Amino acid sequence: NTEYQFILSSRPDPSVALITLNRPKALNALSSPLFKELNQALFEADADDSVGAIVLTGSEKAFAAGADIKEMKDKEYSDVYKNNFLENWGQIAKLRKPVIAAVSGYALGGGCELALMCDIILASPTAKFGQPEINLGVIPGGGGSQRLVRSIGKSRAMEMCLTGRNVSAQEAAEWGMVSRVVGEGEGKVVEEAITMAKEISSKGQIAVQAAKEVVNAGYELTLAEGLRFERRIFHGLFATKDQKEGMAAFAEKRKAQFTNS
Ligand code: CO8
Repeated sequence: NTEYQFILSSRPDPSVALITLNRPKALNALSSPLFKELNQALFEADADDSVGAIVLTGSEKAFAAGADIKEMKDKEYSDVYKNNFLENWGQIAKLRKPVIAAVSGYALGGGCELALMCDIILASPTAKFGQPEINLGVIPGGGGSQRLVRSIGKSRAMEMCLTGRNVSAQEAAEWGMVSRVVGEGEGKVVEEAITMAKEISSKGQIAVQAAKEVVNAGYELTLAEGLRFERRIFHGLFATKDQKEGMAAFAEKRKAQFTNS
């Protein structure tokens, strides 16, 4: 943990990488140096064969209160355009391993967008999601407008982006933006996310990656193309030992021993 200044990276279980945003004084505002470290830790976890799933979290008070406004405030159009500002902030969505966001407290602006880039969101009852960019004279820049509309539909996405209102954990769950609200208690949501990550890690990892790939493809493709893609990937899994093992274990009434091959 000494190598990073703005995040903590640990292995609560050999098969689970836990990345904790750790810039408490700024409510985990997402500065460029923080994102550089986050991307590095994410890529390390993605490349580590012993890791099956990744959990991303913040503090009790804030998952992340957005992009660092103080870093952005004096930037000019020419700076942000030339350097393609925020371009490398979407890397998390390109990982092959599942990422679970465990959200407590504020997930605002870029913080909300970061959670939306993850595969699964679990929320503590304290979680507050919002896109307050409209109050700063801008709009979401980390995919919020696009991912929200796919996640919660046009009217709700418009409401969030146009009013900047925070949405409670309960509302976010009712809207389908998060899987569920986890029970009360400090650290509970992270505990629950780690348990889920361990469960995912216990499956055959080729099938896990394939499942993530096909669900994500559903965001990009027409239904006909998506169904065809899913079937082709499904067919391909018959070339794996894990498919032979998984189906043999069922027939023999025993637990499958996947070898990720
Ligand atoms: N950037 C920089 N500093 C921040 C940020 C931020 N987004 N949020 C909080 N801080 C700092 C505060 O300035 C304060 O610092 P200091 O002690 O030096 O004054 C410290 O964190 C604590 O904050 P508060 O005193 O404000 O704490 P409160 O409990 O009173 O309020 C709030 C908490 C409501 C969360 C409040 O801090 C707030 O409104 N923050 C800004 C929220 C916001 O507007 N976020 C959107 C930013 S724009 C954006 O995210 C663009 C997205 C770009 C894409 C990103 C891709 C991933």
